[in-house]
Parts: sequence; structure tokens; C-alpha cells
Amino acid sequence: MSDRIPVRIGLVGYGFMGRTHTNGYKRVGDFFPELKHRPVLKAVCGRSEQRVREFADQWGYESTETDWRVLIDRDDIDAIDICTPNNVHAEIAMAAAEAGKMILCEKPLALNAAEGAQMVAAVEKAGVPNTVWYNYRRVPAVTLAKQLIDEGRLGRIFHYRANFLQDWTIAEDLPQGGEALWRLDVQAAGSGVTGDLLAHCIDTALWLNGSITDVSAMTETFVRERMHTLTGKVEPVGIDDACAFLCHFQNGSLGLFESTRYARGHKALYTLEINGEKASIRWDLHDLHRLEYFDHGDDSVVRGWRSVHVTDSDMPYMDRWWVPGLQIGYEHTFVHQVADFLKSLDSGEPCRPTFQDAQETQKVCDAVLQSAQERSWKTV
Ligand code: SOE
Repeated sequence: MSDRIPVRIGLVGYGFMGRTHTNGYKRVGDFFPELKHRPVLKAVCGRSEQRVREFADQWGYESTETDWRVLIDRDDIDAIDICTPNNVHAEIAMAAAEAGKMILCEKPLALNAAEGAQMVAAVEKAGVPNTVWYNYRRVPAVTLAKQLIDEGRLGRIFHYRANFLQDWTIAEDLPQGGEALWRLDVQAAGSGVTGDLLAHCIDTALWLNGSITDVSAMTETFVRERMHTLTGKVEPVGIDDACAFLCHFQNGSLGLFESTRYARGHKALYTLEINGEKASIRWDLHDLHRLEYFDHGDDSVVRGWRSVHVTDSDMPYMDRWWVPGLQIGYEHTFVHQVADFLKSLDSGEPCRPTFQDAQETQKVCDAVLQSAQERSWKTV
């Protein structure tokens, strides 16, 4: 460890994402030993002094703060990791950039593209390394899909289809707002499934299939009023519970996206399918270590969908883990993102998606929400 360059992490927020990121920091050194940079769990910040201490003790952070401004001011912090609700990403990121800290920001980048633009300008002015945690790019099967597309194996792409389906907000008596349920509060989240779930699908799509030029969307809010945890009053719900949109990609292909938190029976079913002239691919988060592949070039008597078990050591990231046939899961995508971030510090190359990349997703989300509101096609 002595010859390693420490990257002293200051984590803001210790919820679900605080845990996934911290797990990534803790495991990366064992599985990517060649990296010159190494994360050090320097400080975690949260508003409740007692709970932030408990988190620090459990996960191994050296110190705690209850004010993110104090954390950013500390000389012994190199990188700020933002795991807060969406409505404070911008303020924290801009202050961190100004203080010259590296920034790792949980998705989505911002509440909207106007805020995102300010964040991009701040990191570019400061010249600080930055990345956004769109972790599904780093599922080995999804990274493999990217390789196959870039190798031209699919040929011209005609269709891109993606869904992200959940069912956890169906109950009408589920409150909105507060620590666990801020995703239902439009002030904290910015939007509903569009910014939370479709943003993942859009990020992957832009990466795999290039820019989206225009969109036509519909949204619905099925439960229009919910008790607000913070005010104790029944208040209007401002988020989209479901959203579906059509789009054109720059490369001429057509896109179809759907997301909802009202698909009874589905917990986190992210699926994508891409149909090309020569081949098609299909992927499903519930079976994340498999990539379905259909190659029209196969001999017709054996032609069909193959289910590629993405575990061999020549598959993306898989030389780091176990032996062929033994799969990895969700948490490893965060280990991969940390590894790629550290690698980018070693090489000086950006770690994608950068704030600038994530801002493209933000622009699509804005166009989707605007299109749904105005019931018309919108240019991104
Ligand atoms: C919402 O339920 C959520 O936790 C998202 O916020 C995450 O980004 C997604 O990966 C899983 O679902």
C-alpha cells in the first residue's frame, strides 16, 4: 500500500447508495491490485450525528461530519462522493469543484438539464476528475454488448427497446418524502421514474446506440395525493409514476422505452433489446450474467437465440473474479466503477460517464417530461 497514491474519500449520504459505493471502495484493491491509486475511507457525512457514526463504525470510515460544507473544506479529502437525494447534487458538486475536489456523483446528475449544465461548467472550469454512477454500463454482459456493437456484429441498428419495471409504490397509503421515500417527492427527486429509472436506460442507450434526436412521451401519476412524511399533511404528488416514450436515434434507429413503479410482480426488471441487420442482443437485469445473442450469419439449421453465460475470463471484467461458470452480481458493478475511476486517475483519461456525458441523459429526460406535458414531439 505504501507505493499507492491514496484517494481520500469524503462520502455524503449513507443510504442505499452510500453502501453500494463504499462496498466498491473496500473491495477494489483486492480485485484490481495493479491500480496505482487506492481509495481511503476518510470521512462520511450525514445530518444525524449518531447514525453517521454508526455507519462510519460499521463500514470503516475514519471520521464523520454532519455538514457537507465542512467536509469539502477539509484538506485531507481528495474526492467527494455524492449519495444524497437529487436536489442537493448540484450545490454539493459545485462547491466541491470550486474546492478542487474530484467528484463522483450518484445518478441522475441533477434535477434537470439547467442544473446539470451548471454542474458541467463547474467541473470543467475546475478541471477536476468527475464521474456519474450509471452502474449498469459495468455489468459484464452489458459491456460485452457494447463490444459486440462496436465490432459491427449487429450491422445497421433498426430498433432499441428498454424497460425498467418496478412495483413498490402501488399502495395508496405509502407516504412521500423524507429519508426513505424522497424518490416520491418531486422537490427532492426532480421527477419520478423518468429521472430515477429511465435515466439508467437512456444512459445505456446513448452509450450503446448513440444520440437521441427527438422524443414523444406519455407519463401518468396513478396516485395523485400522498401523505408527506416531513409535513404530516396529505399533499399532491408531483412525480411521474410511469413513463413511456418513443424516440429517433441519430443513427436512424427507432427507440421504445417504458418505465413504471406499478408493474405488479416486477421488482427491478431492467431489460434491453437491440435489433440489427445481422444480429440482435437482449439483456435482463434479473439474469444479469447472461447476454442473449442471435446471429443471422449462423448456419440456418442451428440458428437461434444463444444465451451466453458471461463468466469466462475473456469477458469484460471477468478475469478479476472467480473461475468460468461462476457469476457475479449487482454489487460488482460498483466495484468496477471504482476500478475504472482509479484507472482513469492512473491514465489521465476521463472516467465515463462524466458529468458531460450524464448531462446528455439529463437533456433527454427533460425532453421526455416536456413532451408528455405538451403531448407533442420534442427535439432533444
Ligand atoms: C429505485 O428503486 C432504484 O433504487 C434506483 O434509484 C436505482 O438507481 C436503481 O438501480 C434501482 O432502483
